[in-house]
Amino acid sequence: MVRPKSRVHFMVGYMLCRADIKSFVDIILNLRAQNRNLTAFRGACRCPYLYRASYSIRAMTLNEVTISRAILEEQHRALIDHLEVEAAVIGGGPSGLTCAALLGERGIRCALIEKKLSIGGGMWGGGMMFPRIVVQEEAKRLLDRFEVTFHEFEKGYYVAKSVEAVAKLTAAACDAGVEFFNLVTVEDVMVRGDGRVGGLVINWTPVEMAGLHVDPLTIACTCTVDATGHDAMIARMIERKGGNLKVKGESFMWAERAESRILEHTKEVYPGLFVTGMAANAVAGECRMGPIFGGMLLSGERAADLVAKALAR
Ligand code: 48H
Repeated sequence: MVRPKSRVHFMVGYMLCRADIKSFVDIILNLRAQNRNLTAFRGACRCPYLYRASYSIRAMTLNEVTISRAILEEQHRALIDHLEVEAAVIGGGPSGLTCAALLGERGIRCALIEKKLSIGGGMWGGGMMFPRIVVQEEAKRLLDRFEVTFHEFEKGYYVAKSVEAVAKLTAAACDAGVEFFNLVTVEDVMVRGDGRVGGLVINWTPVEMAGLHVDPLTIACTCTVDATGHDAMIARMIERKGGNLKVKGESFMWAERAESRILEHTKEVYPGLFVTGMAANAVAGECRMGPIFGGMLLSGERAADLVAKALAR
């Protein structure tokens, strides 16, 4: 049976097959000129009729040096443009991604710094490498908000695919204008005369891994969010250097308690420094919760609210 959606795909494909290449290009340029959302077009590209019509077997003209220059110039500009930001989120796990996406959606200039190659933190692995996450009733609306597919396993327990959840949170942050700096480690913070965390000391992760003696660079930020997970790395840096902040370290597994309390622990713990996700529970000496991720999403959302309020002051 031909579904209505397939029929639309067929019609679009048929029309484009018949059009000459110039009109095809005109359609695309026209869509771009009108600054329309290309989602519909991308959907049509998945249509086999259109796909067949859109590739070419002609040789391509490509210059390796142009490719290199494109990468270097663009990323160099992105870094320079983000040397001063309103908000820096450290850690691209579920809480950091949620926080960054919601800050970006508010129009706040936000950089997300992740020391690993991939974004997603501990969410990829679900529970013991079974790539599924569980989210409770209270956080289901955030799955909806980020368009993560889920189903109810039992009343109040929703299951989603961890890969999809990482992908959709990351896509939301990208769409909201968040700039990602992966493979970059925050190795220290900047605290000056006003006693606030006012910047981050960054270096390439491979420099740290290789133990090379290479001096770092610095970026300035009005608000910093420690979303570094169980280790609460940024809060610990402040504690280690004598700042008035005690990191109690996370406690035993107790999902109900850990998830119920995480929002209380999501707060500004030092002037200019906010904690979210597991870092919030680690600073507070609170329990861990295992592979239920609602608290991470809710905590990221609360951190974004608190940062937005602080920036508005
Ligand atoms: C740059 C850094 C640095 C640094 C670390 O661990 P995460 O996924 O963190 P959360 O809090 O968003 O999510 C926690 C969740 O994944 C989890 O582990 C749960 C729910 N556990 C419960 C339980 O009982 O075990 O992500 C933190 C990210 C990682 O990607 C790190 O690589 C990154 O922070 N990071 N990035 N500079 N100094 N330190």
